[in-house]
Amino acid sequence: MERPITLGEFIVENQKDFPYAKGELTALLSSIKLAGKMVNEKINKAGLSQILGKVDAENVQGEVQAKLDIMANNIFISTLKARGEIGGLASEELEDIAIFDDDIHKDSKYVILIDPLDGSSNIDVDITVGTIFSIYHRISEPGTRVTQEDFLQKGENQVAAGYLIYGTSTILVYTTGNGVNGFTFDPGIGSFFLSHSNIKFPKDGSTYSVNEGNYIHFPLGIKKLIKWMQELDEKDNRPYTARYTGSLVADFHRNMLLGGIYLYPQGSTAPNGKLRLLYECNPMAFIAEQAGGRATDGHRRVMEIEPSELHERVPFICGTSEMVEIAERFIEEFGN
Ligand code: P6P
Repeated sequence: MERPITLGEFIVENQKDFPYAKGELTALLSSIKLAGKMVNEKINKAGLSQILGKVDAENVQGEVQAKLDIMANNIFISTLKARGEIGGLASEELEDIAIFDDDIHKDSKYVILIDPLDGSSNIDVDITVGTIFSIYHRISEPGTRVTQEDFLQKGENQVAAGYLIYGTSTILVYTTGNGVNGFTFDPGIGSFFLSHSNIKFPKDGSTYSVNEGNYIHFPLGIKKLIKWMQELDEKDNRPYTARYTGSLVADFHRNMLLGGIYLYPQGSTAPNGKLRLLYECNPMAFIAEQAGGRATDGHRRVMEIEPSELHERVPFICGTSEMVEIAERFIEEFGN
C-alpha cells in the first residue's frame, strides 16, 4: 500500500502556492512542525515529569500560567528563532512582541503570532489542548527591526495559519490560502503524515460549543439563540447537542470535521469576549473560511477587523456557515 505523504513532502510539493517565497515559508512551517513534536513529547508525559500545575505567575492576560504554558512558549520561541525565517514573534504569554534583532533575522520576510498552549487549564486533567499560529509577511522593510505594525495586521493579510491539537492523536492542521489539510503525528516514526486532505465543514451542523455557565451574562440575542437550539423540532426531536471542552482547538476541530458552531460572546463580565483577535480568532477564522465555514464577531467577518492592540479581545462565533448565519440573525433581531 502506498504510504501517505509526510508533512514535509506535502509542503515541498505545494511550494508553488507561495510564488514569492524562496523556501522561507517552507522552513518556517518545518520549524513549527519540530516545535510541535517537542511540545507533544512534553505533554504526553507531563504527569510523570512534575511539569503539571501552575507557577506563581500570571501572564499578560492575568491568567495563572501553567508550567507547560511557559515550556511550550519557550520551545516555540527558541525553535522558530533558530531557523532565521522570522523577524519577531508575538505570543499570548509575552506582554510585548519579541524582536529578533540580529542581521540574519532582520532580513527575514515574516512574523508569527502564537498561542503556544491554548486550553492549558485542561492540562492537569488530561483534556485535549492545542497550539495556534498565525503568519504574516512583515510590512516594515527587510534589513530593519520588525515593529508592532508588522503584527497589527488584519486577519485577511495572513499568509498561513494553523493549529496543533494534542488529543488522542496529535494533528497539525494548516492553510496557506489553498484549502485546509491535517497531518497526524506517528510517534513511532517521528513524522506527520497527511490524514485529513482538503478538510471542509459538512453543510449542516448540530453541535454548539459555548460556556453556558456564562448564560446570565450573555447578550439577549445569544440567550435567545441558545434557547432556540434547545427546543424540540416539529417532530419532537432535539436537533442540536452541546459539546464544550474549554479548549478552543478541540471544539473547533470537532466542529470542523462533524459540523457545528463555537461561540465565545461578549458578556457583562467580558465586554469584548475572552478570545484574542490576533493569535486565536484570526488564525481559526482563516482556517474556517478556507474549509467553507464562517467566522464573525456577531456582525462582521473577524478577518476584516482592524487590530488596535496586540492582546485585543473580540467576540467570536465560528463554524458551519449556516449556523453562524443563524446566530447573526438572532443578534440582529434581539440585540447584542
Ligand atoms: P472559559 C482557553 O483559555 C480558551 O482561550 C479557549 O481555548 C477556550 O475555548 C476558552 O478559553 C474557555 O474559556 O471562560 O469557557 O473557561
